[in-house]
Amino acid sequence: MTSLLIIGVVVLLGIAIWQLTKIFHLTQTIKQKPAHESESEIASERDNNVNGYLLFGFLGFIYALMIYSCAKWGYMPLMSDAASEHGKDVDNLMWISMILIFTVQIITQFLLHYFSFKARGIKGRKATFYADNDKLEMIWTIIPVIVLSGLILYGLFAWNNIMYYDQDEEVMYVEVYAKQFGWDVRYSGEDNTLGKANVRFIQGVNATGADMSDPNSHDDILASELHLPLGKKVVFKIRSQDVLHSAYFPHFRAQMNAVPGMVTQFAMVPSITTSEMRQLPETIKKVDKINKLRSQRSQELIAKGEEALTPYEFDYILLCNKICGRSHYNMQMKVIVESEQDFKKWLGEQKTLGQRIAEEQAGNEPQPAVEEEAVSQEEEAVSEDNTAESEEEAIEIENIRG
Ligand SMILES: [Cu+2]
Repeated sequence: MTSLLIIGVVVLLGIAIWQLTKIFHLTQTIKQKPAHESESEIASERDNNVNGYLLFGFLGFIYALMIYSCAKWGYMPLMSDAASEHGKDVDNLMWISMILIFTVQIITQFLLHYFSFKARGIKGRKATFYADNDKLEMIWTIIPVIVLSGLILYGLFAWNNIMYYDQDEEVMYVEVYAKQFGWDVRYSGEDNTLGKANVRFIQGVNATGADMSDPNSHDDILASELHLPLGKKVVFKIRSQDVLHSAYFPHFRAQMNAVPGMVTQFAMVPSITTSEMRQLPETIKKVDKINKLRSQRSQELIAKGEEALTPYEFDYILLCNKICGRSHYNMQMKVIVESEQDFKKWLGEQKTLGQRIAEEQAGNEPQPAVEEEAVSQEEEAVSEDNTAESEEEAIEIENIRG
């Protein structure tokens, strides 16, 4: 990196010296010769034409680059198949913005280059004095105002749709608790009310610090996987134990910061179950691609006498989207969307926080609050590139990241 910088500096210095000598040469020419003799320094008709056509060439280059980029990287997996009701609004907003940006830039780039060409220097042609044009200014002010207002209003509408819910609406409250480096979830239990919580109450199985003097805390349920019922509005109450994190649900088009010392929230309705999502052609394609890579890697591992990787299966995921420390990349949780019936069955099998604390106090071996060792297949798939296999590798990765 340092040597690259040094080379850059040397090259720039060289260009600067070259330009300086050119300017010096130019001043000498002007000083020594009368105006009509220094004609060679003035752009000729041919020079102007060449520069005009070069501009057009550059326009073609920009367009070609754009088409190439769209063909090569234009696959946008996060702009279709949103798994939440509001997700369609987010995707629409994204599509409208992208189409608008594309159209406007194609037209303005053309005009910019065309007029530069049209107004190139031609012998005997004089520039017109043109101070202002009210009509033109009105047009280029009013059109963007209308378009941008439309976009902003639509965006605000979508935002309110996501952020606010009716107090009378039947919703389910779930707490999402972030910490370095993992997530915990707490369901509000039968009373659908989350007990109060504070970081000071974190002890043993009570991983999110529920205040057990609050009667609402006793039926709360802690889990290491986020199960959500299909078609039901879930209100997430998001907290952080230590630093800023961000709860990011890419498939549901949702993200909200987890801020220490305060509770943030958002609401969403999951609209596609995990098993339905696994059947979608796009998902099947993506999974096949990952499994192809995994089987290649497995062959390498087997050759080294190590264990092969298990095949990947699609699962929704909750990620942290704020660089929050060394193992930020590994901060993820499996999300399962299932029918209301299956969800109730699963929830019914979980022990309440009250029961678990009682068991813990009685000296029984309770289930750990967070099974951090239980790495799901999705986690493996995502963190595969990042997971260091040895200490040396970990140091290597650390060095690469600087
Ligand atoms: Cu984080």
